[in-house]
Amino acid sequence: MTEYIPSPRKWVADQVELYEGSNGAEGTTLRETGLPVIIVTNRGWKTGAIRKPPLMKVSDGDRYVLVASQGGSPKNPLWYHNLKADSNVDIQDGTEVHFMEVREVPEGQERDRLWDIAVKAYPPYEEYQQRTNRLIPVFLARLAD
Ligand code: F42
Repeated sequence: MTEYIPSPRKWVADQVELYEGSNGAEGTTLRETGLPVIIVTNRGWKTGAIRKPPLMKVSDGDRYVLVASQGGSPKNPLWYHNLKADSNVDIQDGTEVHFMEVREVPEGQERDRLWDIAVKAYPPYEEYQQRTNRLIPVFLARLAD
C-alpha cells in the first residue's frame, strides 16, 4: 500500500489532518476567511506517494477548477507535475469524496471563463497572477466515468 506523505508545511498538513479526521466536518475553510477548501488527493509522480494538497473550492457546475497559484510564486506547485503525470484524483469536498479526472485548461476562452469564476470565488488569485509572469495553471476536474 503506497503511503501518504503529509505536506512539509505544517499548517497545510494540520488542515488535512483536521479535515479528514473530522470526516469533512472541520478544517474545511481557509483559516478565518470562511472560504471553502477541498482536498485533492493525487499521486507523486517521482515517489509514487499519496499527496493531499488542500485547494480553494472553485465550482463550475459539478466540476472543480483547480488553480496552481501557490501564492504567485515564480514556480508551479509540485502537485502540478503530479496531475500532469496522472490525471486521476480524489477530491474531498466537505463530507463527500469524488473520484475525478483532471485536465489542464490551456490559454484561451475556456480558461478565461474558468479564471473569472476562480477569482470571484477567491479574489487573491488575481493578485497572485500579478506577482508572477508564470501563467498560473488552471485544471478542470470532472467526475470520472
Ligand atoms: N495552493 C494553491 O496552489 N492553490 C490554492 O488554491 C490553495 C489553497 C489552499 C487552501 C488551504 C491550504 O491549507 C493550502 C492551500 N494551498 C493552495 C497550498 C497547497 O495545499 C500546497 O501546499 C501548495 O500549492 C504547494 O504545493 P506543493 O505540492 O508544491 O507542496 C510542497 C510544499 C510539497 O508538498 N512538497 C513535498 C516535499 O516533500 O517537499 C513533495 C510534494 C510532491 O508532490 N512530490 C512529488 C512526489 O513524487 O511525491 C514530486 C514532485 C516533483 O515534481 O518534484
